Amino acid sequence: PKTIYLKDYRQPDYWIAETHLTFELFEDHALVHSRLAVQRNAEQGKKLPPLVLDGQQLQLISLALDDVELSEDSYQLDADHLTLHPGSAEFELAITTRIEPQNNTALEGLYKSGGMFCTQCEAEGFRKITYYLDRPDVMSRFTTTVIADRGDYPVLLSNGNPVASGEHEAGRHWATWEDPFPKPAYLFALVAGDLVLIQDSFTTMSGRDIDLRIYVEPENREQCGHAMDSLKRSMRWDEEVYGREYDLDIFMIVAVNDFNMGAMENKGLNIFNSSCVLAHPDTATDLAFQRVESVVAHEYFHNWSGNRVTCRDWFQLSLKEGFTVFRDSQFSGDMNSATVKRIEDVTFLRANQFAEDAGPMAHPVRPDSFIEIANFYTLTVYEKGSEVVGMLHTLCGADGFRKGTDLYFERHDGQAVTCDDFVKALEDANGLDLTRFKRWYSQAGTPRLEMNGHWDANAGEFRLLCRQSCPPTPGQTDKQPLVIPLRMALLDSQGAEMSLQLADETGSRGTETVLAITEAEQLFVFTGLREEPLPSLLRGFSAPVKMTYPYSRDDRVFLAKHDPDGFNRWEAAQALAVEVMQGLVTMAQAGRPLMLDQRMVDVYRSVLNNPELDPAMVAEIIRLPSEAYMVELAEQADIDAIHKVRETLRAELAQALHDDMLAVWQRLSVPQPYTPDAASVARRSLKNTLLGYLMLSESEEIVAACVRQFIEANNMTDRQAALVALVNSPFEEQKQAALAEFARQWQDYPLVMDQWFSVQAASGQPGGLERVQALMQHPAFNLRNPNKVRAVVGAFANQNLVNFHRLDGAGYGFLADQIITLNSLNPQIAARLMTPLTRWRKYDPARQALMQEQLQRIMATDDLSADVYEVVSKSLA
Ligand code: B3K
Ligand code: ZN
Repeated sequence: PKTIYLKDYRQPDYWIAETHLTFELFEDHALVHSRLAVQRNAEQGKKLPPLVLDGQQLQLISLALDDVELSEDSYQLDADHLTLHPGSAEFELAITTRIEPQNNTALEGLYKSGGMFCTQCEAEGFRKITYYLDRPDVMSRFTTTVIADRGDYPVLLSNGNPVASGEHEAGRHWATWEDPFPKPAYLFALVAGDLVLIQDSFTTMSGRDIDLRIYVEPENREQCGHAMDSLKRSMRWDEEVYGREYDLDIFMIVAVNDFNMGAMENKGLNIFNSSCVLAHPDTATDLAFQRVESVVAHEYFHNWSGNRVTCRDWFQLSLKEGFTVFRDSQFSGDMNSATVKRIEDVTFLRANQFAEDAGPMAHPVRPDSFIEIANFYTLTVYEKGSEVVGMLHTLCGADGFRKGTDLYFERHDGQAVTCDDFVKALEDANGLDLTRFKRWYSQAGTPRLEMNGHWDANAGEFRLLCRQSCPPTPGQTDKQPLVIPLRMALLDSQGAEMSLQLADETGSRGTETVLAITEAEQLFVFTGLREEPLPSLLRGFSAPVKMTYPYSRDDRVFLAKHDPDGFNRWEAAQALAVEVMQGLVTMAQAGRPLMLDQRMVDVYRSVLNNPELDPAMVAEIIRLPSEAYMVELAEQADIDAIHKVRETLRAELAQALHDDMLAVWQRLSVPQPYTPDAASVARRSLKNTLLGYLMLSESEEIVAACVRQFIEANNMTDRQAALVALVNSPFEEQKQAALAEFARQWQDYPLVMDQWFSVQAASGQPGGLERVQALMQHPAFNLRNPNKVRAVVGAFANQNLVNFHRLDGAGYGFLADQIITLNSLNPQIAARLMTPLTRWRKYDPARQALMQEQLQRIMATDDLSADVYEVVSKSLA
């Protein structure tokens, strides 16, 4: 496999103005007829270059240039290309290919999911459908006709607007769709199946009526309401916040069961993993409801940030993904609690993206090179990319940012552009110079920000010294200073914000400000202070950095109780918990008894008994840092000690706070009719977090109450929380009864069974590997279904650290086995599963050796896909 470099980008030699596709779908194959209006790209010189089309796993049936059939000696075919030699600068190409969707287990290109045909073309799947210039800067107007059996495939869909349909011979029918907006091939989509339709409409800000449709398999008809509501809210929000109006007359979502990721933003025809569409209180948890809302929004928002303005090349992926994640986070924050949403995002980023940034796959938000682009749909491109856009939002201010995005959309509508173009629009609209800021796009690694404060009582001055650095990452040893926006305030001894006056400025900055840190070392001097302040730093996690400040534990307690900023109150409690846990890990390693710091009890008690706090915030604050995050923070992670410490600490907190927790839990457990609103979600979140703690007391009453909640719950959130508590408890009888009952009740609901699988696969109780092996024998398990693989193998390897990392290495061997099997079935899923093994440098020498051994074994596998090869070779480098 060969490496592709950003620096090698050049425009294509040809453009494709029009693309006419006709699909003939059969049970054992499909024929794809394509007619392309091709033109030479005049900017690429005078001479007529050969036309090199991308194509993989295709059988070429016929090929004609301007209606003349080409003989076999006039073109060249290899495994990845079709090369031909046009005689003029403008011509029509007619190509017929034969493909076998029914045998496509990689779920890329045209494939079958259950009884339906569907496509996934991003990033490079279109080349598995027909020969084409499969690159995002080639934008074409598509017309698509689908022909299939009417009985089995009554619904025939593609991008754009439906323009004609009719009967065909032998019980077959056809439909033609026309997409007026030029688009790259990765946004092409086709669906054919036996689907029902949920319909609604939306009136846009200019008064156009849009036909909204969600297509699902008939049994899922009742589970689409939430997705539809989310869609309408997204459409309104994008008009109000970004001034973006929908452009076609129809917007469709189709739910499919076999899908490699969450969803895909194909123009006018979004295709979704059913897990990101279907939601009903009986079957989906509050978390699943939120995921549906955010994924529906994300894909919808792509219509502008991604489709109308797309990427010039795949190195620019974050142009659309980072921006769109930022947009969907803003949206979710506006729909629910912005602070809680931010806490969730930051928790996720720090446990996962920071680990990626510290590992062998570390890459900049705009990578310089890749082997397989599918491997670069990463937390760095998505989540860190979103943080980068968020920092731009902070630096420009909300109004300035909107001016910038307006200019960006206006300037680049219909174009394929770069991250530089995006930043340029923000610069031009705001009169800013963001040259140095752009290093965030090119420099990998999580920056360190070391802060120190010095109080000069005589001068009434507080000096804040900032020192930034960034550790080396693969291929990048020297790092340059970045622009780091630091949102902050200074608190007095009552916890009130003090007025901020910088020594070298005339005007006051109010009581909260954003400092732009631009140098490796920088000093900010605040003057005119009556008393020594306690700084509240990096509010809202205003930059994706690892910040340190020499807070005492008492400072953290104070901030956790008094910081007027909700996010930083949570952050202080988190940091306190991290510090306590790190101390306990050291004690555990020395074989000393684990002593609980009473200050944690004190903070948690005050939070639990603070009636003004949003229950969702309380739940976030009393949730201990995850094992994954503790691993990420450790120089060398001792997973056994981390697991033991976390479990012990949970039990000690549950004991010390038993009465407080019980009182709040009982108050929240009064039976109530189910409602999905944010306030009820928050109450359920706290109630079930407390149930988890209370179960640790192992009291008969609590177990009985948990079983009761499992049986009597009027929604899946409560039922699943009770199941989780039982599965992670030592009450074998109740646990087995609940699992059996759950499976009996939900065996016909694949998405609910995914929860049943993952709750067990993620359980840190002993014997995890054997449990997972047994789960893979369950009739509902299927290695070809990515959701099942994620629910069992993924949950085990990513969430069940103590079992996965068992000392004999059997967990690693098991994961490697699955990767090797999936390498030939579904390379993208196989490569995704590699992540836990890429982290081998985090562990002790014995585990390092065992993990490397499995990496070597994978490396030695025959016919290694480019996907797996890239991850495994970089991990071993
Ligand atoms: N753009 C798609 C991701 C495609 C992944 C291809 N391997 C979904 C999204 O980010 O919205
Ligand atoms: Zn996206």
